[in-house]
Amino acid sequence: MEWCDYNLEVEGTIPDEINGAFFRAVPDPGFPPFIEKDTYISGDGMIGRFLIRGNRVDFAIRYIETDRYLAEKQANRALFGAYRNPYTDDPEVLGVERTVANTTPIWHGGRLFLTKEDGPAYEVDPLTLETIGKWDYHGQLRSRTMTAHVRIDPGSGEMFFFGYEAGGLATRDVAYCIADRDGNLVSEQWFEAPYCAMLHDFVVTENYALFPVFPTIADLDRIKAGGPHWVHHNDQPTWIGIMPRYGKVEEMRWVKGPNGLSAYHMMNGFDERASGSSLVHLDLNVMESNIFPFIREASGVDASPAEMRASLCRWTLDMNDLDKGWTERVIGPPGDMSRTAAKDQCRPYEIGYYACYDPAVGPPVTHSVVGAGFNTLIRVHVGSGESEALALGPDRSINEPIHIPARDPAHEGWLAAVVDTHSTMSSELWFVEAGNIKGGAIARVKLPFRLRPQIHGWWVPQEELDRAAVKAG
Ligand code: V55
Ligand code: FE
Repeated sequence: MEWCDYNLEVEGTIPDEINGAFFRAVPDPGFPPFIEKDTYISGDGMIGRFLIRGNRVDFAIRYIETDRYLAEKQANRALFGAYRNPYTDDPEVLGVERTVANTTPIWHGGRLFLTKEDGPAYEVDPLTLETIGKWDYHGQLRSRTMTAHVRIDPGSGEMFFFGYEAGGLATRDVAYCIADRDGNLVSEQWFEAPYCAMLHDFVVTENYALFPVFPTIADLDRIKAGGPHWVHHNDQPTWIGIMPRYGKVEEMRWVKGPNGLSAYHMMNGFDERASGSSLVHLDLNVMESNIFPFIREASGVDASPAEMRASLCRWTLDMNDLDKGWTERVIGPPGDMSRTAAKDQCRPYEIGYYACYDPAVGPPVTHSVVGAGFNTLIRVHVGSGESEALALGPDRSINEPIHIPARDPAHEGWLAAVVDTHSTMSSELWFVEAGNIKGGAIARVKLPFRLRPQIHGWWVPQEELDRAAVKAG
């Protein structure tokens, strides 16, 4: 549902210095799907925006007018079939770009993009939320896809990103790309992954780019037969491709790891700075198998997410001895949607945040895209592995938090996240002190409707919005 609402009721006080936009991507099918039981992540992308000026908060949500959304609007019915399977579409839309841009709002070079890993990004006007069109770096980007997870180096302002299935459906082609701080594409190089895997995220350190590859694999014949895009193979190895971040893809080294693992989100990566050290660290939410119910079903993986071994892990590679694989250290409880302050990306850091489902807090409540909703917010000291938790109780689920920096560098800033209460079918935007999550919400913004579960969000400070490349009107 598209709507906007101004001056929402706020309980508590949002600090005056919080000024900017919290953008969120939300799947919501514009027309009733004709595929029974398709996954939530097939839904048309919507861009939600909380505009925050201290205690004054406005909200708006609007469809991304993708080629797919516009084609269905014209026909006034669904034309596109199953998740990432064009062979299940109405023949009328053969060749029409079918991405729904529903995964991450990304701000870079003064522009707002809505991304989904199966297609190109769409540019959206940050002020009106109108869709501007597909984004291909002024015709320069050759990759047909752009991932929903990018890495921005806070020092250089460069955005590192990639596209997989870059050359088309179920191909092993991966495009590794760099845009400079002004948003110009300065590098695009293609390489082949060991198999056509779901490459959801990656990390970049000061010196390297790391591509973890987990065995959730696409097969063109299966897709052509109308089957699922993804099957997870517990008997296939995990790989990490590592290369110098400004290097040539020919320098990529492939490091083999345990069979069957899965991870969607990476918190951060960094190079050990001690002189002479050759260690590279990658912090990520790892599970022993794929967590998505629709993928487990297609793969005959029976273990329920609650039974699966999972943790926030630090994987460490030694650049002088990659043949020995990597070591693993558990640094936090199970969970997902890991975040850091933007200033901490690509370099040594202390603190991370993420969401977790803790069975001690309450029985599983269907909420997020992966099944059991997250009922706990975690702040972890990634060096020591110690963590603090804010438990939300059995009746609440939390969506991915964003981090909002404070002007005072000694202050850790704030986390903001939409919290849904199940018994009252309501949603609130909560603000929490990042350095004191146990203190709970310092402010809660009431929404007049229940919001749909979000995928990812992005914080854009007001001074960045003021420099938007696209001016409304
Ligand atoms: C994810 C979400 C997606 C997708 C693939 O969170 C992976 C993981 C919202 O769409 O297409
Ligand atoms: Fe994601």
